[in-house]
Amino acid sequence: MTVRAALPVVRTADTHCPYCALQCGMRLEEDAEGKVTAAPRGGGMCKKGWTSPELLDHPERLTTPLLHGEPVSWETALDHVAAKIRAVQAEHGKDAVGVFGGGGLTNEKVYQLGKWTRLALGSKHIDYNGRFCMSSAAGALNRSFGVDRGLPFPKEDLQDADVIVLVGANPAETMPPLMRFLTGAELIVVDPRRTATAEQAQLHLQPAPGTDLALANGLLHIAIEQGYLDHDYIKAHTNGFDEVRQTVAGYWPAFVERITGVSVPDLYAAARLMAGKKTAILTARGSEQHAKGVDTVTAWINLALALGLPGKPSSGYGCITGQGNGQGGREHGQKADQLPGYRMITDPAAREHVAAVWGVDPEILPGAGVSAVELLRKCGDEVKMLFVLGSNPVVSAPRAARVADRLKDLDCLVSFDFVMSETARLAEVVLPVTQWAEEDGTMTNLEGRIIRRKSLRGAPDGVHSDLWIMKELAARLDAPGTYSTDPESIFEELGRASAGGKADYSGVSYERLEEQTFQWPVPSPDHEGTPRMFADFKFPTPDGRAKFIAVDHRHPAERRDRSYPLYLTTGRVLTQYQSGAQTRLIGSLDGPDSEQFLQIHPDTAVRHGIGEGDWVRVTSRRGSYTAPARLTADIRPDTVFSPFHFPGAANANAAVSDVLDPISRMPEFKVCAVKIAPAAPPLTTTP
Ligand SMILES: Nc1nc2c(c(=O)[nH]1)N[C@H]1C(S)=C(S)[C@@H](COP(=O)(O)OP(=O)(O)OC[C@H]3O[C@@H](n4cnc5c(=O)[nH]c(N)nc54)[C@H](O)[C@@H]3O)O[C@H]1N2
Ligand SMILES: Nc1nc2c(c(=O)[nH]1)N[C@H]1C(S)=C(S)[C@@H](COP(=O)(O)OP(=O)(O)OC[C@H]3O[C@@H](n4cnc5c(=O)[nH]c(N)nc54)[C@H](O)[C@@H]3O)O[C@H]1N2
Ligand code: SF4
Ligand SMILES: [Mo]
Repeated sequence: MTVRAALPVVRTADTHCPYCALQCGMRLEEDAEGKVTAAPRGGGMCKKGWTSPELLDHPERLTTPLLHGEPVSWETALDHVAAKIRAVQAEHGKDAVGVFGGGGLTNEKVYQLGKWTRLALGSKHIDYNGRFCMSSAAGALNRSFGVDRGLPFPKEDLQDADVIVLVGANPAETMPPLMRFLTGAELIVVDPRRTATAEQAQLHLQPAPGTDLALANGLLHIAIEQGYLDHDYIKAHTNGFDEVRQTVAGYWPAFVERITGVSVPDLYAAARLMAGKKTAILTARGSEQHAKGVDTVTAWINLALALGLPGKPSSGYGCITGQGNGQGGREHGQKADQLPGYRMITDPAAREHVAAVWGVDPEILPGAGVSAVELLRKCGDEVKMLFVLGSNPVVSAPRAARVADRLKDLDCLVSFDFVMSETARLAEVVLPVTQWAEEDGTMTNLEGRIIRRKSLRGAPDGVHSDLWIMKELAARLDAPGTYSTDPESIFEELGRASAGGKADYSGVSYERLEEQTFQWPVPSPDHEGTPRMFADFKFPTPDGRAKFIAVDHRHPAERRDRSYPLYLTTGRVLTQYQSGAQTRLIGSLDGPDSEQFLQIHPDTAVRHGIGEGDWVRVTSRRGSYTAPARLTADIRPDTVFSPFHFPGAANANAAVSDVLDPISRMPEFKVCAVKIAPAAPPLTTTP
């Protein structure tokens, strides 16, 4: 065997991983043959980070625009798209063209995309996949604390916590390098499955999916009964406790055990562990992706407030944001109802401020649009043309088959991507874009920390940036406003647009980011950022106090019954990312988890005549998918689990429900009723 001698390094860049919200620091090196490798800078990285450069020169990388699947020049593609926009809008009005964005896009892209939709398209219809992600936590944070920043403190603070409660979070698989900040504390993990994270916990509570709200109310009931409350804190820094006290009075431990399946002794043990200590309660998608996700997060915030935690060192409540720019992606105008800096599009003062920055009359700004799932539902009907960038909803949206049908009903679907995602496959026009290592920009990680993405090299031949496409199309539409391809000048404008808003970036510049990172708000150029929110127990609510909000348990939208006797819950595995559009192409991530599977309790499997590795059809009232069974006592007997990383016949989202939370419009990804039956293995075709 010959070992290839290391070639000289010709280029390096200090940047960050392209995937999740941890945004691990990454050093990229390119050798004389153009091969790029990644290594951590200081901290850790998971397998997805290490292998991320494989996509840069991947044979399936898109390098030419496609019109009806045929390669065309950029000129042809862009002229075609601009003509389509004009034709659709002339016939059906401005709002007939919509935009579906993503939480992995840089702040600069997100900001310009919101501006481009409102001004160049003149449409109200923009929303993004963050609706699928942390919108329930955002809704609850705004309601209780008056501001939505996922983690209100640096992740390092978690190292000094005594107790960390992980509610519906599996960071051992979804953010492995985060684990070292968590394991110094006693861990309580709340998850219907015994996950890699739960294995490291002192206490694992294993509730039925969709019952976390009852659990949190039950723990607060016990905290009151046992005298664990911080009455001085409640009195000085909050309001609304009396109503919450009355509500949770009904959540007797035995009643909560009946709803959740968590035993009364375990409930007492959890409450005792949390009381009187530096306790941090962190939620992620397991507790949030429900038709009552906002209320569920609220129940955990109520518990944190009653114990007097938010604002104290290494204590409080936080949401573990998921996507690379899941935090920044929700701040700069990509949400249907928001303008940059978390300003509401319906607020006249906000419209005036942003319109002045954009140099337009506030009158021309459209009003609020609709949330992601509702936008997809309108496709083919009120919305005739859709741009998708930074998301692959054909795989990742709930009730996926219907989503694909809606997209096929459009007059024109346009996809900006660097791989042929399942959504891009349905598009009339596919525009190939740059990847993270070919771009400059900023991302805002799960701590609200603004960091620099730095390019290693320029765009490959034939490829352009998302920013460039927006600019080119705006020119063809004679659009009002200015559009740039220079991330730094966009960031400077973003700073002005966000000034005075809750997520204020106005004090940050690329120059300052050379020296350090900043956690927002950063309201002036001499401001050092805000690592710890609420540190003085001041909350950005109208009266400066945090709000208790009484919330009651409701059952999942769909309950198990005789026809559909099991709960299906969904989530992630370590080696795949999201819809899998990127990671399914990366050969060195291949392994046991690169195919779909169904996690099922052995007792449940036996009752259905299913053995290890047997193919199973999982059917809900909406649709079905197939997967081989993995038998394990790590999951509740009433629940089965599959990841959502796989398309086609293996797509769990064919079965998942699109019922929405009334406030966040988050779909109920984490629980629906299904039945299972042995299935024939899928037919394999020979080449
Ligand atoms: N490897 C990998 N890492 C990722 C991603 C990825 O796709 N792959 N995606 C990134 C993104 S965008 C996100 S949002 C994060 C998500 O990060 P996590 O929230 O940690 O990931 P999930 O697997 O979706 O859900 C976490 C756990 O919730 C549990 N769960 C299911 N139903 C319930 C319930 O009703 N209650 C409770 N308490 N728990 C429940 C599941 O069993 C699962 O173990 O991960 C980020 N990191
Ligand atoms: N059943 C079930 N479904 C779920 C979830 C679940 O837990 N269960 N989780 C939900 C969650 S939390 C999330 S975040 C979503 C995620 O699911 P998606 O929204 O589908 O996200 P990705 O798979 O990351 O899709 C990103 C796409 O954009 C492309 N892309 C990446 N970066 C860029 C860029 O800078 N510009 C452009 N133009 N394209 C880019 C990628 O190649 C890929 O095709 O899935 C949701 N769906
Ligand atoms: S934990 Fe997240 S940011 Fe870090 S290397 Fe893995 S995917 Fe990338
Ligand atoms: Mo997410």
